[in-house]
Amino acid sequence: IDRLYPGVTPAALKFPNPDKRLAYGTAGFRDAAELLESTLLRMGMLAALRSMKTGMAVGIAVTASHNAAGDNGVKLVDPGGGMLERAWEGAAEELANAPPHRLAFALAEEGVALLGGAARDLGELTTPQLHHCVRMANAERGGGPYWGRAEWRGEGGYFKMVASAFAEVRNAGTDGELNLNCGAEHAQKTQRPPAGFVAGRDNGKRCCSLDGDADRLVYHYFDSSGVWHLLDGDKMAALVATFLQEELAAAGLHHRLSMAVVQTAYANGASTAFLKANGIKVAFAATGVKFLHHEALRYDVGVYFEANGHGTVLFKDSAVSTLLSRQVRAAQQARRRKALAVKRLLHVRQLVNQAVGDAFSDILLAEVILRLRKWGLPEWDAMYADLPSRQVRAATALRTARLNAEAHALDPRGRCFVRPSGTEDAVRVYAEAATQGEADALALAALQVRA
Ligand code: NG1
Ligand code: ZN
Repeated sequence: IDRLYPGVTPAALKFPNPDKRLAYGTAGFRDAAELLESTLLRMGMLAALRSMKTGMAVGIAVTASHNAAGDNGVKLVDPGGGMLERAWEGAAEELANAPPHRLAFALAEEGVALLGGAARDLGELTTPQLHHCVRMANAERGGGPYWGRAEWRGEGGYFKMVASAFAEVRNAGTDGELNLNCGAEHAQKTQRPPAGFVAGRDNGKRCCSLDGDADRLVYHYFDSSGVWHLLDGDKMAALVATFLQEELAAAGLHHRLSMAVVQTAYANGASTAFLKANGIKVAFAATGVKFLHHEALRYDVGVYFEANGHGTVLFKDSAVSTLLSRQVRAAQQARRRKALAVKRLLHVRQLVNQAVGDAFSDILLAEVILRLRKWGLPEWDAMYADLPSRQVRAATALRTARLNAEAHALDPRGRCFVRPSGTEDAVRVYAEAATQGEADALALAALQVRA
C-alpha cells in the first residue's frame, strides 16, 4: 500500500490526527483550527477519490462559518453542488480518525470500494506473507495443479506450510536415531554435548536439546575457548524464579502472592543455595513430574523444573484473578511499571504451558527473559556455578543388593544417594562434591555392593 501511495504515510506522520474522535457532522468536521491540520490533509485525499469516482469536480470548504475565527470546519462539496453524499460520510470519518500508519490502508480500502470492490484487512503481515496470501486466495483459479492448497490460506496457512516443510526437511533423510547420543537426557546425564555439536566450529552458538516427545529442555553452548557449558532444569528454575520474583515485587504483589520453586534430590546443591540466598522459597518433592506438579499447585505461583529439563510454572486461578483486578487498578492509577509487571505476569501465565512442562513454551519463556535482561547464555550460566556431580546407572541385579550406605562418609561436603529408577530396569546413583574427582569417587564408592 505504501508503494501505491508513497507520499501518504510520511505526510500523515507529519500531521498526526488529534487525540480525540472526529465526527463528520451536519456541516463537516468542526473543531479548533489547530486540531484540524490532519483532517485537512485527509479531506484533500478523500476529495481526490470522490472526484475519481464521479469523474467530476468536487469542492473543499474551509470555514469558521458563524463561529469565532479560531473555530474551524472542513466540509466537502459534491459534484452536483450539494453536500457530500451521505454514504461517503462514514469514509470521511474513517479517514479523519485513522492513525497515521493506517492512513494509506484506509485510503486504499476506499479506493477499492469506490470501484465497487471489497477489500479485506489482513492485519499486520510481512510483505512476503501478503504475497503468499494473495497467491493462496487465487489457488483454485490459479494456473497449475501445484499452485497451493486450501489449508495454506491466510496468515495461519503460511505458518502451517512453512513449519511443516521445515520439520520434514530437517527430519527427512538425516541418519541417526531419536535421542541417540543427543537430546536432553544425553546432555544432562552424560554431561556431554550432542553428537555433531563440536568445540571450535560451534563456539558461541546457542543450543537447545529436547527429548523425543518435547517435554524436556536443556540449553548448552561452547564458550570462546571451546569449553562446553550445560544449563539444565535447575538453571532454568533460577532464571524463571528470579524473573517472577522481580515482576511480583514490581507489581506490589510479593507479599500477597506466594511463590516457590519445587526441586527434587537431583537438583544441584548450588542451585538450591542460590535460590535460598535470593530469598526464594524452595520446596522438595519426590522424583517424577507428578510429585513436583502436585507440590507446585500449593503456591499461587509454583515453579518446578527437574534437573533433567521437565518443568513449567503454574499459576493458581485465584492468583490470575488478583492479577486481572490489579491490571485494571494499575491502569487507572497510571502506574506504568506496576501495570507492566502485571501484564508480564499474565502473559507468562499464558505463555508457559499450564497443563504440563512443554519444551517449546519453555524455550520461548527463557528467550523472552534473556532478551529483557539483555543476557546471553554466559550471563545466565553465571547466576551460580554448579557443584560437580556424577550420575551413574547400575544393572538390575543390584536392585536387591545393598549398596554402600557409608559412601557419603568419603567427603563430608559431598552428597550421594541411590534409588531404583521408576522408568528403567536399573538403579540410579547421584553424587555431588566439591570437585569432579570427588563426585566420581563418591558415585563409584556407592556402587561397592555389599552382600
Ligand atoms: P526415574 O527413571 O524414576 O529416575 C526419570 C527421571 C525423573 C522423571 C522420569 C519421567 C532422573 C534422575 N529421573 O525417572 O526425573 O523425569 O524419568 O520421565 O532424571
Ligand atoms: Zn519426554
